[in-house]
Amino acid sequence: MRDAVTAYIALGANLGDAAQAVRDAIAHIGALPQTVLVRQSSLYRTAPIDAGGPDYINAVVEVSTRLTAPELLAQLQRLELQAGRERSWRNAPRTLDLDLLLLGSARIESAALTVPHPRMQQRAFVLVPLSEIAPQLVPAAQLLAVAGQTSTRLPPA
Ligand code: PH2
Ligand code: MG
Ligand code: MG
Repeated sequence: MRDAVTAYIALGANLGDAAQAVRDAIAHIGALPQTVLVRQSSLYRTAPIDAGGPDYINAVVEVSTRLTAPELLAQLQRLELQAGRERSWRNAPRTLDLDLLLLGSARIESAALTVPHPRMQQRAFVLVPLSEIAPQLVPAAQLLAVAGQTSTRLPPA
């Protein structure tokens, strides 16, 4: 059997009850086959970056999974669809966005998927929750560079 690898997944939503959508998605990720939820960040309210619409709710989770990258991507896309995701235009407001940030030490550049996520370093809405659960992955200088992007940690539900 494949070894389990550690993966980090970013969650975002800014339509409907976004906080509930993110909480539900965390539970669904934890129930994926061959996958264990290891850590979850707090939820954060963040201003949209390169996008319009309402504020986002964002979070990051760490999982341990035996799924391959294409299998995990397919599962995440299934959860997005299940949450009512429509793909109308780039960075359109969405009921749920699940982005694979890191999958072990994999470097992937396919038409469907780029890992590590190419824009994660520029985004406080990814780096701040990631640093909460995996501080070793986020150098202080990187956090400082995105400190101008506001994010507010929400209290636990
Ligand atoms: N996602 C985007 C574009 N902009 N801004 C915030 N604050 N949070 C997001 O999740 C987000 C965004 C594209 O996926
Ligand atoms: Mg995204
Ligand atoms: Mg996405």
